[in-house]
Amino acid sequence: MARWRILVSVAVATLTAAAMGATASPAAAAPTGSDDFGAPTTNVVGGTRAAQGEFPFMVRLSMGCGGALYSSKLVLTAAHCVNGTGTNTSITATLGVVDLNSSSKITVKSNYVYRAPGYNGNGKDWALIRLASPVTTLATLPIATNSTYDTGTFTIAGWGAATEGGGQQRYMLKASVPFVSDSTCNSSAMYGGEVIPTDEICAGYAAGGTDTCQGDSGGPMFRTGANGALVQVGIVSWGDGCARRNKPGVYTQVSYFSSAIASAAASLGG
Ligand code: 4AZ
Repeated sequence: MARWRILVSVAVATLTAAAMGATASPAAAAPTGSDDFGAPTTNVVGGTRAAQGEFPFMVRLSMGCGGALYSSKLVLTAAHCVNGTGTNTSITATLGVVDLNSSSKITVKSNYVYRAPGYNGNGKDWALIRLASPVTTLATLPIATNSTYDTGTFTIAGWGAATEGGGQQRYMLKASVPFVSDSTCNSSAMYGGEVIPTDEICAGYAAGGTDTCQGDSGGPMFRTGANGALVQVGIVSWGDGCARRNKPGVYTQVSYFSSAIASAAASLGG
């Protein structure tokens, strides 16, 4: 059983092979299709390319994670993507492009990381990265401040693997996934009690096929909120593999942490 958030807390590139070795199993359900050679054709898994400018708040982080622009100087990501709280000038954030190789990309270094207090690999999977200079040309993604939008259909996006065990993506992929209730997600057919109901929210199809995957961690899960504006309801956190049957993606439930995130943001200068 792969709790990927533990595996990706160090350099993603070097760990990918180890993670795959640890998690590949003959019992793993195949994604929804295969090509003539038996390779999965589902590709975010089950996604399509996002259009340039469609999700302006999307951030790619140099340790191999995603994030969302919370304010001009702060990126909201997963705690398991960072090493702890303190001065940190080693992370590069790439913003403003769907194509990571685009000459139009904006790159900014970090200057501080705030990891959720009490984070120990089980829940509380959120962190803020402060940018060394503000990015004022891109829209931010507001976070959900109550549970109103913690249901329905969500959008997931990122540059993570398009198949379980596959490579990171040059172009941002996006997909839609339905909400899965805590009781369903924690049923014996799915995660059998491993999901923390207060902290975490599940999304995906029981049949599998569409999901976030390795390298999408830290990125936002979002939906339409008040007045048609997008609102962040989740942070890509973990799952058993990618897009497997009865293994929805598990996301940090942003609404549960919204006050703590806002307080932390204020303490970092907004
Ligand atoms: C990861 O390692 C990861 N299928 C993210 C999401 C999921 C699995 C792994 C959920 O970044």
